[in-house]
Amino acid sequence: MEMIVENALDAPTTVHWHGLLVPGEADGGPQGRIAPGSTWRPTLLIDQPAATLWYHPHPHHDTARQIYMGLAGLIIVDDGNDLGLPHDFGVDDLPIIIQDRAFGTDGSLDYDADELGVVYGVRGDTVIVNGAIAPAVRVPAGFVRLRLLNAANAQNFELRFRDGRTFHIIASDGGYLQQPVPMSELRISPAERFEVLVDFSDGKGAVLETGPDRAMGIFGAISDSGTNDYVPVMRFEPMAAAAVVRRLPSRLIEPEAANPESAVQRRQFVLNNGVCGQKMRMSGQPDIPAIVGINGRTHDPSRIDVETKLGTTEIWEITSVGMPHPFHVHGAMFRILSLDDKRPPDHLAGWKDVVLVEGEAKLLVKFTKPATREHPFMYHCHVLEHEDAGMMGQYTCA
Ligand SMILES: [Cu+2]
Repeated sequence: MEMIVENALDAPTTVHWHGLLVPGEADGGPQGRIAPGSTWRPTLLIDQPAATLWYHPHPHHDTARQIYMGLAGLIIVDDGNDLGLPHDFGVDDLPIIIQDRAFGTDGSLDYDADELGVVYGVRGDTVIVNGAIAPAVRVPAGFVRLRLLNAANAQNFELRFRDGRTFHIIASDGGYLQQPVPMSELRISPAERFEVLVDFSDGKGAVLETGPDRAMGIFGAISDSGTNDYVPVMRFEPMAAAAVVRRLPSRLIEPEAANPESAVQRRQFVLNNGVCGQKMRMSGQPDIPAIVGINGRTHDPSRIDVETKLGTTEIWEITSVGMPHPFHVHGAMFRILSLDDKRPPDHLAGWKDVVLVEGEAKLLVKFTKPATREHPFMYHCHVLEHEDAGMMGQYTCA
């Protein structure tokens, strides 16, 4: 598939296909700079399971602002096997891109990456879905598939239905889960996707809402009021017309077993975000200046941090310092082996490309696409202000 990406901005940009497994030169990382007025024509060979992916710009130091201003969209990889699931796009298969924004008095987007914004990530007091504030959608009175994407700069959304109805999670970032996982509350972190089925056969309207970001503790309130209230995300209005899908499938597609024995390497990554001037203390090591970086080093585009071998798997142990960080790897999918030494919950047990690391996460990363020194793959925190400030590294795969 040939893509035509024309940069009509007055700033350099790139377009990264988040979750798409393509070689480094087609990945759209920061090294794939498109100058204002020029066009990039990558050819993308799609050879991965059905999944909900997305695309967004990735120019170093300007990713956060460009995404905030509106550059993000969904990609659906469809393999033609619908498994009996809702798949009528826009009818019972809906894209739900959730973001938070702050608006100026004239209604313009207010992006302010002040010092606090860099430390905690920029957050807004208004939730939007596909660019609209608290929209409503009419749905068939049956099972409806929601393709949820958190495209916020930093906010973890704590989703639930006001009437407590169930999310049946059928897929995560990299594709289907083994079977639907019922949940009444679902946290979705920046860059994460979940496909969920929701049953509207009772014909009753339902409100999807989000609560305070629990990863941020007392700073997690989403609205200006500073309370712990849930705020509406969007509303669903079932229609009397016959629904296409009335049954929840019991089995989906079982991912291959995650075998840590297959790993050829074990690596540690510490995600640091410090406030300027602070020192950071790690046990058994001398104090190092607190920086926004990984393993004590801020991102350097001329430095290759990790070299991997094509066709292998590695165990990556990620540790968050300062606050929970959503960690994303380009060009590869991974399985979560453990979160703080505990098995991941079922909805996080499938293929993923981003994980919220609250303490320590152990990942089994599978490298299936090549990347050169000129066009390496990135790994980074998906709090966009952290990424722009240097919480990012790059790896080759050959
Ligand atoms: Cu971060």
